[in-house]
Amino acid sequence: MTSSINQQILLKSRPLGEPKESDFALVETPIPEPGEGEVLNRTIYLSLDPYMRGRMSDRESYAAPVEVGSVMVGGTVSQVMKSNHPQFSTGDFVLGYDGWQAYGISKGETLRKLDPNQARISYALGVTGMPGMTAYFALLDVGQPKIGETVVVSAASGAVGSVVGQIAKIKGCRVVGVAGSDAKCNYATKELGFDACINRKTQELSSALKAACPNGVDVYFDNTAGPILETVLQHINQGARIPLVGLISQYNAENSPPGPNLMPLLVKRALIKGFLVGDYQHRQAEFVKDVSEWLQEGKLKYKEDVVQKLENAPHAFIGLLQGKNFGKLIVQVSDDPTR
Ligand code: NAP
Ligand code: FER
Repeated sequence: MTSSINQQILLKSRPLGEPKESDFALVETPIPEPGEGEVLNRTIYLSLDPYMRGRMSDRESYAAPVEVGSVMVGGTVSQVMKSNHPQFSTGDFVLGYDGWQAYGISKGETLRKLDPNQARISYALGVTGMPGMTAYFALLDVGQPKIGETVVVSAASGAVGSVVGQIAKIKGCRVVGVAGSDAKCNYATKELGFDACINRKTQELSSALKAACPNGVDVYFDNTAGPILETVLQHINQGARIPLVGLISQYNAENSPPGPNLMPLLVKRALIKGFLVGDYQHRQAEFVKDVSEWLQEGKLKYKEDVVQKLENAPHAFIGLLQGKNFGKLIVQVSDDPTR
């Protein structure tokens, strides 16, 4: 499925509140030629991730915003079409950061070669990639779960949360998820082995947490902040650890939402610590080894929500912030010859 034109999705305007499809523009441009040391990739899969909402705004952040009129950024799994880099050949599968487009040029140094015999190539955008690595290090390094402790995780069926809960089970913890539907909760308990999962839309969170965590909460892996954090804080134990990993409940907020009461953090001498996955790049090999083994042994399950066609990326991304995705959201941009 090759063609001579590139399709790109540009950020047309900075969204106010929830992004709208009209904030994006699909354009066609010539496929570029790779320069010295560069590689031309055909995008097979594009990752859609919550952090992209931050890149659409020009608010002060840990990363620079995407310029209006530029291609939206994003992780990609691609096949090499042309290579001017000695470590890559035509036909190789690579993990890169080519963004929301059908073809991209990368510097060879920024690409990671993927072995389709080791795991599905798309997994490099999720369970063996940035979200999985976030789950692994934020849980193990910041959360420090001990056998018999209770771990609560929000956005429990998602790319990060699903891996957090399963690793916490591997480490001998009681695991309680919080998710946005019964289907997601059933998946967490029946398929992933969580001990319990609370539907944040239909259940009263505080009483449900009390019932699901009879010994209190030792680790709260926070993917959302906002009302879920506020409620979980009422149930934490002395010395609890709270990896503050994501604040998705406020990514679309126009004005700062009323903050949670942070007083229990002080009273319980709990640690709340910021986390950026980029700080762990030097430990990527350790993460990929463990997670690949757990996948192969069937100890780790992984669900993808695959949307077909690049043109559907804006719609799918908007849905991600509304909880419509079920599993790691990726866009299949072109044929995957390995499947
Ligand atoms: P995901 O869980 O696959 O998808 C996002 C999920 O967030 C939705 O499906 C929805 O799940 C939940 N959500 C959306 N709006 C919400 C709201 N208002 N309140 C509560 N939950 C809401 O996404 P992911 O890639 O795994 O990312 C999860 C979190 O980790 C995000 O906050 C992301 O920014 C963060 N993250 C941080 C780092 C880092 O280095 N700090 C790295 C990767 C990811 P439910 O409807 O089931 O609740
Ligand atoms: C996220 C994905 C990645 C996020 C932060 C990062 C707060 C950080 C990456 C880095 O290390 O620069 O969803 O949300």
